[in-house]
Amino acid sequence: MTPPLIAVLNGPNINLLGIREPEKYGTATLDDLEALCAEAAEDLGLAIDFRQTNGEGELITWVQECRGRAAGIIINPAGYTTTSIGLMDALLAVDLPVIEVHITNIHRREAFRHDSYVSKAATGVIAGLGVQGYALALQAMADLVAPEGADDRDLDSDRDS
Ligand code: DHK
Repeated sequence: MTPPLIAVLNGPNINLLGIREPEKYGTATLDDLEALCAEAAEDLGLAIDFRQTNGEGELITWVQECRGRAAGIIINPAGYTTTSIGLMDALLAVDLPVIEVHITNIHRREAFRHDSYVSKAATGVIAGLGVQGYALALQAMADLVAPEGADDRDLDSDRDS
C-alpha cells in the first residue's frame, strides 16, 4: 500500500535554524529537522514532502497544492502565524487534517505571537517542545489519517503472529 503523504511546511526564517537565536530555537539545522521528520515518518509508515519558504504566497500555493495530493498538513507558519488570513483561508479550503507546530512556546513569548490565525484552521497545535514537536505531530497525524479500523487490524495481526 502507498504510504499516506504528509506535507511538512515551514515558513519564514525556519531556514535559519541552528544559527538563529539558538537559546530559543535550539541548535538543530533545517537539514537536521528534515532528517528527524523523515525518520519519524518512516517509523510511522508515512511519506513526507518537507519544504521551507520565506514567501507567504509560496506557502499559500503549497497549501493549495495539497488538495487531492496529500493526506494531511503539518505546518510551522512561523512569522505568518498571526498575520496571514490568506494562509488560514487556504488551510480551511483544502479540508485536510492540519497540525500547527511551533518550536517555541509562543504563549510564553511576546503578546504579538499569541493570536494565531492558523489555529482557527488547525486540528491541533503543538508548541514549546522544540523540534521534537514535529515528530509528535507526525505521530498524531498517523492516527488522524489511519483508515478506520486500522488499529484493530494491527492488533489482529499481532495476535496471529
Ligand atoms: C517561529 C517563528 O519564526 C516565530 O515567528 C514564531 C515560531 C514562533 C516557532 O516557535 O517555531 O513566533
